[in-house]
Amino acid sequence: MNKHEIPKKIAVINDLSGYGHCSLAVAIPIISALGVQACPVPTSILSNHTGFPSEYKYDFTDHMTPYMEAWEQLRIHFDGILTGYMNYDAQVRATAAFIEKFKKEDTLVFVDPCMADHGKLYRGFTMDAVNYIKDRLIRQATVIKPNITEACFLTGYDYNEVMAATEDHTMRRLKSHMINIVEELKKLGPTDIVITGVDRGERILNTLSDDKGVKFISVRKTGHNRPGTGDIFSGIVASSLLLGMSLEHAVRKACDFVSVAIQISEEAEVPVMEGVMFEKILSRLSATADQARFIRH
Ligand code: PXL
Repeated sequence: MNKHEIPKKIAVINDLSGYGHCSLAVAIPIISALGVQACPVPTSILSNHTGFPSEYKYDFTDHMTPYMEAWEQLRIHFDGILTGYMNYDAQVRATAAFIEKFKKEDTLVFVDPCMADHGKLYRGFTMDAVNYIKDRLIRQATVIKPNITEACFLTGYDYNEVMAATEDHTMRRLKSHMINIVEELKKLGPTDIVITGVDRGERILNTLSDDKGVKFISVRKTGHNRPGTGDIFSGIVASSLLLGMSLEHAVRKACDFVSVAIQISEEAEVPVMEGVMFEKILSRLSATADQARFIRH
């Protein structure tokens, strides 16, 4: 980035978990390292994420609307909006209203529809919640990043059928399911789609779709599923898109960063609950931000 260039601004709607390497606590440094200004909107404030045996939680829902209205008064313009985990339904409603107010013609709206994993909806989410998220958030998004479970709930696709196809080593059947799911998701509104987390044992398949078509990126699994890696992934992809990178380039960057972050955390024997020690490799992202000036494809 030219040192006189003003950073792009992204509003980040997510919770703030003080310990455990997730949500805003990781999204903010990741986005900053990429040379983008992160403007957080906390949905809740927690002592630590909910994977630990106990936590203190302060629900920020009632403050979200006046907080965002204060930004409206200041007429702040955001180049991007990134949404992460939130409770159904008051927080989804407040987030949808925020997007309606702040989305302009060129605003990147990146929605991570956190509501399900491993074939099941999270506690507190029902099919009513899925439909509401579809109508109010997904429809307004330019980019969405569901995991395979969320993609199935959003499209009515059978999760078990997709999982059965992961056994087939040619991936023909799996890829054809993924292409069908992408087509269904596109009908909901977003132009760019990333479906993460199709677990094939040693490897994980990510599917992406943009105006250039559908691509598959298969990455080696370097360790356990760790909390916060989805927030890191979204932060990298959303910021990289704001820097002008292509979706494919942004997703490859995010996959590489998360793989290495998991690998070094495994090697250092960081407990899985504590997420990834991304601080050790954060400087790699600043290098990416510098390169982005020269990469426009
Ligand atoms: O993105 C992970 C995450 C975010 N926020 C809260 C969580 C978790 C994962 O457990 O509990 C509150």
